Amino acid sequence: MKVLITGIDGYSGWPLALHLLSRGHDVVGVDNFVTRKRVKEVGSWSATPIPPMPRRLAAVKEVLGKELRFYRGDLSDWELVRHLLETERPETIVHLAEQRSAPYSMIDVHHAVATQVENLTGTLHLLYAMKEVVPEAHLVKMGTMGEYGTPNMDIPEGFFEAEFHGRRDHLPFPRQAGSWYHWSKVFDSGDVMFATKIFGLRATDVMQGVIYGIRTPEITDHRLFTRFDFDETWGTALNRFIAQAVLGLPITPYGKGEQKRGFIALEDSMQSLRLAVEHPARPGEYRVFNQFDAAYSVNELAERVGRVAADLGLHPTIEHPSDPRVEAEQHYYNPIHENLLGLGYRRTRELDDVIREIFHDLIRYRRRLVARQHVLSATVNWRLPDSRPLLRARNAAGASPTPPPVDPTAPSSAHTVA
Ligand code: USQ
Repeated sequence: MKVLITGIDGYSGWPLALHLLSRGHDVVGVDNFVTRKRVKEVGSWSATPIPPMPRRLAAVKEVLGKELRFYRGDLSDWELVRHLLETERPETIVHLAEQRSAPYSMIDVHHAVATQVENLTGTLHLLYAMKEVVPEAHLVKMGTMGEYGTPNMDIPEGFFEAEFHGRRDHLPFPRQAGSWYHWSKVFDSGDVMFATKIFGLRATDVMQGVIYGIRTPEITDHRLFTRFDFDETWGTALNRFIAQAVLGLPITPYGKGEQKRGFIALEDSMQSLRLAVEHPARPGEYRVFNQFDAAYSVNELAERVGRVAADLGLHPTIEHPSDPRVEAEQHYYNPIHENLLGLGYRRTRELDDVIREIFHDLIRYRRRLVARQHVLSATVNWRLPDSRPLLRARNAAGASPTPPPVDPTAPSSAHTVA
């Protein structure tokens, strides 16, 4: 099958390309490299060095023996999107090219606006271009479990039966997102659902839980690594906890630490996206997959990281800074996740094993963590209209007076840009 991946340079896009190629699909990708730029903007980099795209593509050819075609471009450019679809005529589009960080979207008004304008524009451009050029194609759209928020009841897969004033209907489950980023995904979901209705497009909206891990079976060489972010804006809680443990810093579950989220390993996330690709929605169908394996609280993540760290001779402490986000710190959480099981999805990775694997990779790249250690402190606060002064002050105080040492264990670090 011919698959277009938007956001192919990103954390999920890159391993998905490798996975689909290894399964015999024809893959083409597009990216504007904005994640690399924005991670730099907040003073950070990926713990795993990520080569520039030409070297990534050459590595794919050499290691996997496959041809991966790449376009540099921005989905906010309507002509580019239409041209891309006219030239490539994909059968499936996996749309991952969105600003994906909740804290980044909360920095100030400009970051909030950029997140929502870019995310919604890219999706609308794709929907219109699909209608004009490839109306039979299937859109697999990356949404987020965070669209639902944390209601005090079970969360269905997209829709539920509701009764009000004696009448019943099958309705979208209410969305109660917790950041401007998560709200952009809610608005996207509405747009995708509407496009299936008016244009008859096929779409799968993936309510993705937090993904963890660096490795997939296809990543057999350091040149094929995907990124690993650990700063306060781009790094997820688990990534940050492991980086903190490697650096001997306290692990930081915010507030009470009983915030629960759904989690899935990178490898299993690739499996589920492939299943969505290989089993397309019907014309006019809008279907929703809740994509995660198990729910954990951030306290539980901290404890698990602490246990694996202890096995490796590290002994991090756990601290509870006040929560910079506005969110429930203790709540009911029971989302349903059955649709993917119906397509044959099976969990293959356990959290503790992946945590151990991440530790091994991060210990190897420890110097890259040391060189950017200050970016672990949280400065972005949901209650502040402008967190930039705090972020700048942190980076100014943390900036090393001398350039960070070159990491001899970081392959080709001289050429890395991320
Ligand atoms: N948290 C801590 N300590 C930290 C960092 C975070 O306790 O040092 C807490 C947060 O307050 C939050 C929870 O951990 O309650 C999850 O935060 P996160 O940064 O790990 O993940 P989140 O902001 O929810 O976003 C991530 C991805 C996003 C994806 C989402 C799926 O960055 O792209 O959409 O996970 S979900 O969480 O299901 O919405």
